Amino acid sequence: MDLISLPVSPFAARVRIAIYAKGLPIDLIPPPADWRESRGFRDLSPTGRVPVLLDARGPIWESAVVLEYLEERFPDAPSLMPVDVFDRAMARLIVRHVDLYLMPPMVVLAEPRTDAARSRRAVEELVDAVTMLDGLLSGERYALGERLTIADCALAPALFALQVTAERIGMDLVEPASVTDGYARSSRSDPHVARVIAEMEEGLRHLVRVG
Ligand SMILES: N[C@@H](CCC(=O)N[C@@H](CS)C(=O)NCC(=O)O)C(=O)O
Repeated sequence: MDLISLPVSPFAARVRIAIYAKGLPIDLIPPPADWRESRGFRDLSPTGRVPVLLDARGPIWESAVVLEYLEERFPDAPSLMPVDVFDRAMARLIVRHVDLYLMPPMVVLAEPRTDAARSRRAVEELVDAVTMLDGLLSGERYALGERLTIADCALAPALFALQVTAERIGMDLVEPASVTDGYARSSRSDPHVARVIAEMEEGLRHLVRVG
């Protein structure tokens, strides 16, 4: 089984954390050089995005779906779903929060031709998303307590992307000493999270080098 992944993609990064934490036999491969224009790549990823899991039965895209697929496909590997049903709902809620409220304004701010009014709105949306997140987090080492879950797989790379966004636009987007700020630090004490954040940092340095 392969995962088409890019080092800096927060969506691919979440799946890599799961692969490392679960110790899965999945190879990481880059997309083809012309993936953005390639019809062949669209056969694997109809949205034209990464990541894509290449399973023997066919490709699976959408990183939140891939995370849950890996849980069910490898039931003997360490689980990243909480045991308690309420906590399972909370884990899914945090993944949804990242996908619906945290990542979209960051994507807007990364676009080269976003006008000033749209950028201002995106910053307001991001600040709101972080405020909501503060109320969802446990205040412990991980998003939902003392164990790595799919919530951390999605959230830790997104907060790294948030830090990069904040540095780029020269604004503080996370209150110092807030729950989210504490979480961004404590989650990186997990070796799988730390490994993937280091991959994202290296990927960014590479992008800067090649322009
Ligand atoms: N909802 C998708 C989002 C994936 C996504 O947006 N990936 C970005 C990279 S971070 C991408 O492939 N963008 C297309 C492009 O850069 O042309 C998922 O969760 O997998």
